[in-house]
Amino acid sequence: MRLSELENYRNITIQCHDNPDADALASGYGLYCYFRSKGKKVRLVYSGRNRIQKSNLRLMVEKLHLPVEYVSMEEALVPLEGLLITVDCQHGAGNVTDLTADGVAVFDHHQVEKTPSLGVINPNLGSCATLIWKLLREEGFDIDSDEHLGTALFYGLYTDTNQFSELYNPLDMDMREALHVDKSLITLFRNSNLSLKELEIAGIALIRYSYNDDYEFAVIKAQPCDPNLLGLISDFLLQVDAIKTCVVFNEVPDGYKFSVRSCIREVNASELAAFLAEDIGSGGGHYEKAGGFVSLWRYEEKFPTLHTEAYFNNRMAQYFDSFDLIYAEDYQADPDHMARYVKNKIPVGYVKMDRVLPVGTPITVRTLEGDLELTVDEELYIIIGSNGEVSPSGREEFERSYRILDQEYRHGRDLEYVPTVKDRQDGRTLTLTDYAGVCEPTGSVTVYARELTRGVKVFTAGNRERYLLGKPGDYLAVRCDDLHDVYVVDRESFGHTYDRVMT
Ligand SMILES: [Mn+2]
Repeated sequence: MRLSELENYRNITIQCHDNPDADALASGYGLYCYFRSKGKKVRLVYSGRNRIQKSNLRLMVEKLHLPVEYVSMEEALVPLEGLLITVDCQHGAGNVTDLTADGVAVFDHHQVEKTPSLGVINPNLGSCATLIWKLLREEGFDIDSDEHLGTALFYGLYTDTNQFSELYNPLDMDMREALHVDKSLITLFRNSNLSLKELEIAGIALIRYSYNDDYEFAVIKAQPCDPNLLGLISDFLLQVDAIKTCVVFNEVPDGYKFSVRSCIREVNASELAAFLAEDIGSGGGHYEKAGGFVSLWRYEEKFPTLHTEAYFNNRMAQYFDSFDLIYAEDYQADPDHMARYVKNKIPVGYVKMDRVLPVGTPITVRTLEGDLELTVDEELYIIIGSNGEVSPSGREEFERSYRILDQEYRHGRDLEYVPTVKDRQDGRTLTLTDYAGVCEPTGSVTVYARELTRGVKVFTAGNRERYLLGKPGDYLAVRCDDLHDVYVVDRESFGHTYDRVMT
């Protein structure tokens, strides 16, 4: 839905969750600016037992002139005229005081508790500020005209992603790069982030670790504190020689926030974070640093009697028990226990890059799977797979492996994130699929494959730093002409990409 659909209300109250954080304030301010520009009567409020106390938030309100008002618990009982919008939280949830109004809309990036009739919830985003930024842009709202707004949105994302270290969504990256920001204010906020009380919480947390010496991981539950502290504690923990991975978590009003760190190539922190939050929240990040959130009601529904310390310890051990490791160069494939398959010819997109940008241009190709830094030359082709995944190819390799088809490229618009190309010289961003043609593989590939009954992590011959993850039900494949070329194909792609060869 779009913001303009809410313009039929004359009075609009925007509510942050109780004990608002930087992301809630920034998101609320973004909506405030938009509706004010439309001539609406707008208020930005929060309620709950406490007024804003943390020094970084007080500075944020003061320096960015955020027009936020505190509504006492008594005042909160009075029904509001017009529309109520909750930001960075969901009306009716435990972390926001219930206000009543003629209509309610929700804009949030946490797990969906109940699908709202008005509003947008996108749990894949690092901050609610990113969602608001996207909506403002869709309305053509000039975000750059107000540096306070840019600074607020930037700081909201910064604090919600543990200083960007747990940021992974490409839209979050787009916003971070696009905003006009007062850097000196960010520095000021950043250095007023922790209180002496939180310094003590970090100290206590560090002496109360639990340690698993089979798998060399540590788990810590910290007392309630700013989520950024979790990242600091886990960064510190990882420097201990005996600790290879760790998770640090604490309670927040609507669930548990956690940070994950890994310093070994066999554990991708981002994937581990997703595993820890599977079915009860969301998690992700980078190979070494990641984080996530577990929703309280989902957790209690699934584990009504389990301590959170026990949950995180068990789940970590379960993670290490759940996969085998395969290093391609040492791997002995066993064709006798595998079946033969031939790979279908599925058309994919391709872009010859020197037709898009001049030779020599440094570019960043952005996809859901991450950024790729390249330089345009006469030889550079980019292949776009059916899920929007992207791989570069040289001309010779391209001409050998693909045949160009005389078809219009139609894919792309339905992707969760359409791959983009940023010209790093002038900062312009183009949509990659706008320039794509269609091609199909030339040769046929035959493989031996078997369905996985256990998880597996494969370090391929081409990449020794990072593994491919296979889950039970996915397929392990080796090329018939090179038994060391081992890789993993997820179940769904395998089903429509490979055909069994009957002999
Ligand atoms: Mn948030």
